[in-house]
Amino acid sequence: MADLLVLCPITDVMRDRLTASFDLKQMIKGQDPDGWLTDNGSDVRYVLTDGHIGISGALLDRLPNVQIVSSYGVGYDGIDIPATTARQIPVCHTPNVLNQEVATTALMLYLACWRNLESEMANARSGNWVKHGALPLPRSADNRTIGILGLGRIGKAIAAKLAPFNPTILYYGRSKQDVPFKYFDDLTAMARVCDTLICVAPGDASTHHLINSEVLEAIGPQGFLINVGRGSTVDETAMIAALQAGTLGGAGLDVFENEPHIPDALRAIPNVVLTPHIGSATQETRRAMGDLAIDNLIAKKDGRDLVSPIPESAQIL
Ligand code: NAP
Ligand code: 8YV
Repeated sequence: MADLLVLCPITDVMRDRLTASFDLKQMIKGQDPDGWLTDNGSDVRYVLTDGHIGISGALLDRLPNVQIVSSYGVGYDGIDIPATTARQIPVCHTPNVLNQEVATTALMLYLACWRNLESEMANARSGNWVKHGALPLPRSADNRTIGILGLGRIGKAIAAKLAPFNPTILYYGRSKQDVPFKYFDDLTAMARVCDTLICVAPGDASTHHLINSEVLEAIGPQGFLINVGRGSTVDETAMIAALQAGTLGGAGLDVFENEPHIPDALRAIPNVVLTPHIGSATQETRRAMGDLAIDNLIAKKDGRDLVSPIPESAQIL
């Protein structure tokens, strides 16, 4: 049986499907990885990881016979792409099957921010509504100007899901697209004219700290930042300072620079909605992601075309 190294958490459904085609190997937490790799590294032909754990070039070097890396997620910033490309190892991911779910998460954060959901829930649950009455009125989430950083597969799904709220959609990217939204080639200029900036761009060198103190100030004390892309796209220290100073109105965050660690200072800020990277985390969507990640592994094993290689691997058979 072909050996598959599993580096990420998988569901029971995925495990059942994988064991039918592969001899699963998992490095046990606390086990000496060096010893395990010395004993087992050359047996591994397939790797399953995810967008967060990825795989380093150093680990890849310990796996001399790897033929494919399949990622259980669409983002692949945790994978050493130059290392895989140098060894002509194709990398696959799970685009599209999670678009709607992540867009729903972005919408959930957007509405929670605008309607002050966390404070309203606390007012009801604590009994303070009885003692102190209603909280100050929040503003409506309807009829807002919303700027999207990363109008790709998920970004377009977010724009569609927002439609019932009668928004004006703007977008910033490296290139203008044929879409019915106004394009900005200057992120700060877009941030200055929108009520909410939604980030759903990939995490890489080109997006690192793209949302800096200047952009955060441009969003302003009445504006919100929503991030369902990658934490690395936001200068988290600058964001915390802006939230504490009140120069940024609030934030809805599903991703962070040093997951799973969220800075204490950020967790203490009341007008921030925090979720632990759950953008795609539903049974149905993770089932679809898992199926696609496994389809790529089995296609490789059976010598068939890969289903969803990343763009950088498109030429690698
Ligand atoms: P996609 O279709 O490739 O879209 C990415 C978009 O980002 C494109 O519109 C691209 O536009 C833009 N972009 C890329 N680099 C940029 C840059 N340097 N400056 C400005 N815009 C840039 O990807 P997707 O399928 O929508 O997924 C997007 C990302 O969402 C993933 O990579 C992942 O990091 C994140 N994600 C998070 C979760 C979660 O659980 N929170 C779940 C799934 C995905 P241009 O090429 O025109 O610049
Ligand atoms: C996953 C994601 O939770 O697909 C992505 O890029 O961020 C999420 O869907 C992440 O990859 C970990 O599995």
